[in-house]
Amino acid sequence: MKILVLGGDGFCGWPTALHLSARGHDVIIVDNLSRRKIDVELEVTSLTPIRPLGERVAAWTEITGQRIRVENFTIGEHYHRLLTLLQQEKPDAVIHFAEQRAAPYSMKSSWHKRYTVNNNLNATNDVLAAIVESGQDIHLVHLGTMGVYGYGTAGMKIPEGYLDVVVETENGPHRQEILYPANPGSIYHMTKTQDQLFFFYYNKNDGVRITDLHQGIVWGTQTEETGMDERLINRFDYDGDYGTVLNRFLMQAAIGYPLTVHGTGGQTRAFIHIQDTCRCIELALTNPPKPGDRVSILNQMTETHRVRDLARMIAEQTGAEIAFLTNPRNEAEENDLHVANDRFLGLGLEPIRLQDGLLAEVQQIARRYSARCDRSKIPCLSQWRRA
Ligand code: NAD
Ligand code: USQ
Repeated sequence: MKILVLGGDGFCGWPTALHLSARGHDVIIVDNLSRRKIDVELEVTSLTPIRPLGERVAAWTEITGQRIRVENFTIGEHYHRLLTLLQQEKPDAVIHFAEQRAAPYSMKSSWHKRYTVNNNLNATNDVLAAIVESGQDIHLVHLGTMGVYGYGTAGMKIPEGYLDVVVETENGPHRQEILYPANPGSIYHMTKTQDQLFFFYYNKNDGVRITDLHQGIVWGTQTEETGMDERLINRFDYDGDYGTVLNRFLMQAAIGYPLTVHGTGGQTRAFIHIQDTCRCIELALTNPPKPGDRVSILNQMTETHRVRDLARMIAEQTGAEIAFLTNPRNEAEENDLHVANDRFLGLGLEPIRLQDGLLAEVQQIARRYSARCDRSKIPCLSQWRRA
């Protein structure tokens, strides 16, 4: 397949691009390097020494003989470059990672709210409009989030995107499947709930074939391919805006920093290893919706955990201390989370379990690069409630 990877320089996009290239697909990355520029804004760097994108792809060619082409422009702004790329390259699929993905960053100020909304919504709409204008039958695979559902379901298993509802009418009960009601917890998560409506509409009106992957929190750093050479290493965010909970705890344990549990740590979230992210995307590409199908929604997660349980597990294995901090976010202190993920399991996914890879990750990555950590960047300073 020929595949465009939008956001292919990022934490999920880079390993996915390599994973697909290694399997013989023709991969083209589009990225405006905004994530690297945000590092400059936040005065922080990836814990791992990521190389410039040009050096990354040159190293990949040197090591494997495979070529990955790169285009640097902004999706959602440079519409004609995107349209021309689709017209010239005629890709079979487009994978859309190109969004501002950190909830705390999206809540830092009005500027960050507006940037996140403008960037994410314009990007998604431009990709869809360009696919339609190109006149081609291109499969769009989008990275969405488990956070579109909210995290409390009163014991019910969150279904894969759709909910069966029965409405009483004059003519008796009427059954309908609706998109699971959106319940975003941040401006970032809200953009993802709005993406869902774009997909619903363009699928209904233009017949665009779309797979929306509702992904949980990604943990881990390296994949089979990014581990082949240090020049291919994946990014590792540990700062208070972009670092996600499990990778932050792993890094904190490695440098002897008390694990930063927000509130009681009763928040339950869904998780997936970065290697499984790549496998799931490959499975989504090879099992596309058929023409005329509705938007295909899969829950891309493999296990759920309570934040304090994760902290305890890591503390037991490493001797780290745990600090219970005032929660800077506006979120439920305690929630249960049950999620259906039958579709990926049915397609043959064999999940990497947290218990299996945890210590290797601490040792190989967090300890190895701990000298690069700036401890002053660890606290979460983005306050979600009005002062
Ligand atoms: P990331 O910030 O590391 O990567 C996103 C990449 O897209 C960056 O390289 C950035 O420069 C680029 N980009 C952003 N906006 C762009 C634009 N308008 N035009 C061109 N390039 C642009 O994020 P990630 O962790 O790789 O996440 C990728 C996707 O997966 C996101 O949409 C995110 O919502 C989703 N996701 C991530 C996680 C996670 O834990 N990391 C979990 C669930 C879902
Ligand atoms: N948390 C802590 N301590 C920390 C960091 C986080 O207790 O040091 C808590 C948070 O308060 C929250 C939970 O851990 O309750 C998860 O936070 P997170 O930063 O790991 O994840 P989140 O903000 O939800 O966002 C991440 C990705 C986002 C993706 C989402 C998937 O950044 O792109 O969409 O995970 S999900 O959480 O399933 O919606």
